[in-house]
Amino acid sequence: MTTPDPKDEQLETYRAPDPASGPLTTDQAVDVDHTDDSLTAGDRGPTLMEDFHAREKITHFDHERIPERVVHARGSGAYGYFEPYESCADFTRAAFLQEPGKRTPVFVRFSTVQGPRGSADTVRDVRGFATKFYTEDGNYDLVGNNFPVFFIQDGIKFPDFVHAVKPEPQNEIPTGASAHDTFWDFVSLQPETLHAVMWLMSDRAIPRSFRMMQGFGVHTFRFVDADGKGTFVKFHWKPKLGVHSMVWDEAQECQGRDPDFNRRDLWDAIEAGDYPEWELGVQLVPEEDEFAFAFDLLDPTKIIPEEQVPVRPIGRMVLDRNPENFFAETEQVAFHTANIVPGVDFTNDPLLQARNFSYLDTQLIRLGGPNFSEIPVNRPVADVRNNQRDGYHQSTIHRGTNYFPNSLGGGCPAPAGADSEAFTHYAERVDGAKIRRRSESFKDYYSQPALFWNSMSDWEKQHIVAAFRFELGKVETPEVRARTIEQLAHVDGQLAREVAEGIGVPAPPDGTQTASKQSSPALSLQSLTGDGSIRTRKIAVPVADGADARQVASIREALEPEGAIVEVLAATDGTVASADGEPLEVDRALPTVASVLYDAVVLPGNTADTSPLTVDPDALRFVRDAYRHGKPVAALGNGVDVLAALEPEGIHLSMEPHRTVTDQGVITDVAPGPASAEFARALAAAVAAHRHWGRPAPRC
Ligand code: HDE
Repeated sequence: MTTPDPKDEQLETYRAPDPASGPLTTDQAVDVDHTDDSLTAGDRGPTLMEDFHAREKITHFDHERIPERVVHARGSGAYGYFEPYESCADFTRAAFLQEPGKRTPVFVRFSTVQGPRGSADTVRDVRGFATKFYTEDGNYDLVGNNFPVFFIQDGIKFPDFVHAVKPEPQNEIPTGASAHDTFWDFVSLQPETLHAVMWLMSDRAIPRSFRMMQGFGVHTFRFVDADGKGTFVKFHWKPKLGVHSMVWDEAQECQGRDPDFNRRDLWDAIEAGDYPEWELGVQLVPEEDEFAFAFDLLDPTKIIPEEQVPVRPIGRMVLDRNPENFFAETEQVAFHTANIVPGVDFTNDPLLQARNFSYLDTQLIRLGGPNFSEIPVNRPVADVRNNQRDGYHQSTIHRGTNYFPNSLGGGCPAPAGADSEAFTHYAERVDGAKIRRRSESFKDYYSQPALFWNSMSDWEKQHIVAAFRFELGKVETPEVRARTIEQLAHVDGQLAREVAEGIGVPAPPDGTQTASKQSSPALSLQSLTGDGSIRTRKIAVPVADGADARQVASIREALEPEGAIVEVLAATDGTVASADGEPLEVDRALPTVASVLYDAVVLPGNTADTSPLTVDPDALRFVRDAYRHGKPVAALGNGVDVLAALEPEGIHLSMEPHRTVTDQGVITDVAPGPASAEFARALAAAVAAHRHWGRPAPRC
């Protein structure tokens, strides 16, 4: 028996009654007999004011919308739990990190940043990764991103940065994209952006799935132990399924084919019981080592390379429950960086300090007043006792006195006092004149963008160059293009030259580069393959009449026990006639799907002399796209005909008569029987590897 989830139990008291438990009612619980026609004076007469039901229904509808978040407007959330692997008492007294296996409920919201609520999921953008831990000591919010660094160093620049990246003010273009003049103008003038920009131009900005994405706290925070001793900490979420991305062409097509791709993926996985899981890791830095680094720990544009300070896994988070109502939960959840619990504290990172002001402030308007912490998704599971009263949407019936000190209420609620377990601010000594000046220790803008670039594999570098060319190619102002190249030249000469060449800007002279040649292998996607499983990977099996049903069955038998999802596709829904005459069930009609919605494609054989799919434009396009996007492409029997049909377009095909051949994620076995064990193994390995970049580029 699983232990009850205290958050779920609390939510139960807020759930609406079962809609089937009685008839339709007004807001006042009066039964309604009829809701299709207004109350009118006669058959064709005017509507009467007396129609309280129509008035209430329409008035409520008129006010259904609230302002969307100024950034991170589009998001998807889920509930779950966190449990530590071990006691973390050595470095923090946070109650939820003391006991191995002790579950704390969580709500997580993933988001894009630039686009509005209705924008597409697979845009090139940072992803938000915000976690609310409902701990016994109150709510702790870790409001992070899927990049470990931010674009600016001081929160006072946030409005400038967001104005620059958001759609341009005159025409509200572009939606969900940073590829426009104002963003790159800002970047070219503000070199502190460059490190985050490198991440933005990398495949990290187009994740395959929220479930396959890292999360980072970004700032250096502080843990505080029971003796009041502080330790600097950086937080990392590492997905069990590994970190996997799309390619840009695929991401763009996906924006049209399924704008809800990431949202649907998260929802479907949780509904299917494939609960996504992340490991929480920490990089711990003793306070004595505050100045032991080449950069300032307070600078949010810097990482601590994992080779320098390893990431220590301290627990795991599992998301196992979808919200029941998007608006009530995912839209109304209110994160706030200043929601912290005893055992965790801030540092003087100037970006974090501004966030601690901004998040509370933004919810006041967005959620309509000061009582948003009473909205069910935001309520702590621990008791709230204070003298905050009244205001819009107050839903608690407070009792007793409402001030402190009081004698009439027995002095309650009274502060816990200095010797208690209550939160006390870390007693950091602060000393200095009031100044408005960036610290000198923040002024190295190029070393870490270079570190990132140097750490990339060849194919990651190629994707980064292509992304810069795409983005800057959309910039209309030549001076902005040129200035950005000048900045890139400080990061890496090769990068700057290759980008310049693609956008018609003169290549910078050799020797401009000032940054270092250091690298951190932990930054490359190549090192982040996760548990190597193929769980939840979607495999397409296109068929036509005459398909070899034994081969289709053998593909299912090989992949489904490993957790992959196999879908049979054909020109129409329903069934196709298989080779043995039996109907073969079709999961989806080819015209309604696309290769970008799958992780791999497997082509079974057919009784026809040549596979009929060789003349099916949807099937050919499907296979061509899968190949171009580096996905595993496999064929059995005369399924190889489809690959052969695409050879003139540069699709590379190796095959031999009597055995399985694997070549850069293209797997063939021309034998007529069911898939061999060798074929099944090769296919699973190719899917687990995600993408295959060593292929010769096709000419299509
Ligand atoms: Fe945010 N950010 N932010 N941010 N942020 C918001 O809060 C802000 C920053 C992040 O799913 C807003 O409730 C300032 C860094 C996430 O609901 C707003 C600064 C990081 C989310 C706000 C930053 C983030 C937000 C908009 C610079 C990664 C979505 C609506 C000082 C560590 C949370 C809202 C959700 C949302 C302000 C910088 C992550 C306006 C002023 C750095 C994941 O308050």
